Amino acid sequence: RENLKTYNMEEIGKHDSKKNRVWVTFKQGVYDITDFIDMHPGGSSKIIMAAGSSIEPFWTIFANHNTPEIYELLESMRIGNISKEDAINNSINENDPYSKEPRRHKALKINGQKPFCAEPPSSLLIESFITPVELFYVRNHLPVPEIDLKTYTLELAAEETTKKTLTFEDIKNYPKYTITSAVMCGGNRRSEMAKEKQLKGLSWDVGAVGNATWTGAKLCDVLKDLGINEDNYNHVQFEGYDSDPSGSPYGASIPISKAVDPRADVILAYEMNGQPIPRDHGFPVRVIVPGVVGARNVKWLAKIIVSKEENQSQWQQCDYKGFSPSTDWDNVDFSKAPAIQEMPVISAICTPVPCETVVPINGKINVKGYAWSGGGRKIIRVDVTNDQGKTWHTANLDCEDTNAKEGRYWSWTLWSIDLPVDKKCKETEIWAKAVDASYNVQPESFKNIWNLRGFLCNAYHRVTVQLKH
Ligand code: MTE
Ligand code: MO
Repeated sequence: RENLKTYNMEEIGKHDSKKNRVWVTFKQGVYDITDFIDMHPGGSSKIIMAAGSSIEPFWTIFANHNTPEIYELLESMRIGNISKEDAINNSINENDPYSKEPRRHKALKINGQKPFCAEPPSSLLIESFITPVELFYVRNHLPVPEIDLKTYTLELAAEETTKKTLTFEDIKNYPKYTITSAVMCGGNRRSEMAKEKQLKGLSWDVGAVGNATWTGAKLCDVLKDLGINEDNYNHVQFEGYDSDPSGSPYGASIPISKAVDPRADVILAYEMNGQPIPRDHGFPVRVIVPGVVGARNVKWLAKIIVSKEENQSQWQQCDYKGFSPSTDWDNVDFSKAPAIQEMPVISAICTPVPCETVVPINGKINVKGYAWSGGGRKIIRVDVTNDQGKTWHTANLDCEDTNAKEGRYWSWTLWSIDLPVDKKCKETEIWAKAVDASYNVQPESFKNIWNLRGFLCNAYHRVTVQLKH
């Protein structure tokens, strides 16, 4: 490295486009990343913004870059060093955008610190039909914004035209609805799919889901007041107050048919389990789109846009989509797949946990878990086996939303079973699969549903436990 050339920031700054070659700095190093840009897993639109300057503020935000593998990859593109004076100037630390994060419960298993991503242990998860807010999984893509209720506003627009701006009080003045709904990340249970074949994404266990009550205004009521002709639009977009270094917010969208349907129960929620929504979950207002993948349930809601187009964020366009098992990073075309909306049927065994030693009582072991399907489809049955499917036992559906109307089963279903086990066996493998009201069933294995981003991980859940008779 000592033999490499020294550059000053002015020179580096000239390498700010593919035409002039793209250079970035990290600590003392200067790197030519031109040939890497099109291969960047996170797309090219953000990385190009660091051209001619430091990549460090980006990695403070997208802190999942701070791994030895990525440092090594960057090092392979090193072309030089920053001049001494410039290196000192650069190292003056900007304020860490993550310095004002809320306090989190210690029980959460952390999947990523910055942005914060964490899930509860599965044994806690099924302890209650309603997930306590402190134990509800957190999936942030950016720093948690700080929002003052007194100055909070929600902008409503049709395409580029602002139609209205609501205060928190304005939202509370709409008729108040409470629904119970699960929210599930599109990558829930990804860690199991990753065992099939390597993929990209946070390694979620079975806990990237929670079930809560959500209270607020109905989106359809708020949209009605805009006085627009719904037939002229196709999507309703949501933007959060959380934004990246370039100022672009987290964004997502849903089809307008969902947004304007009173029976779809889309809520602009300001309460979670009867309390103001905690900061991690979207204080003061988030949208809850029941039955739809977590990613569209935008937190810290800043703007709602009625549009002909889907939201243009990377999360709507180049993420949260499913592909064939034969699609890989060399041939993937994100524009060719629709964004995930309603989720498929899924279940998980939550206790016992993998490798646990269980003592059978009267030749049986107690197995508990959850099941859920998107689109309001009720869970009608959960089947469990521990002899590779020779015998299927039907689980008891212990807790479900008894008030839900047909086609509006937004909550999860908690199930349990006393499963007979063979006295001769020291070990047993338990499988669970759920069936929803449309008779959709979970696929048997991950082999043929594997996808490069690890979404829709709904194969039979399999848990092996030790038996101590
Ligand atoms: N909304 C904003 N503004 N920013 C985000 O990073 N993450 C989304 C969604 N809404 C996100 C967001 C994703 S991918 C999921 S799975 C859910 O929020 C997680 O909600 P939770 O953290 O309340 O469990
Ligand atoms: Mo997610």
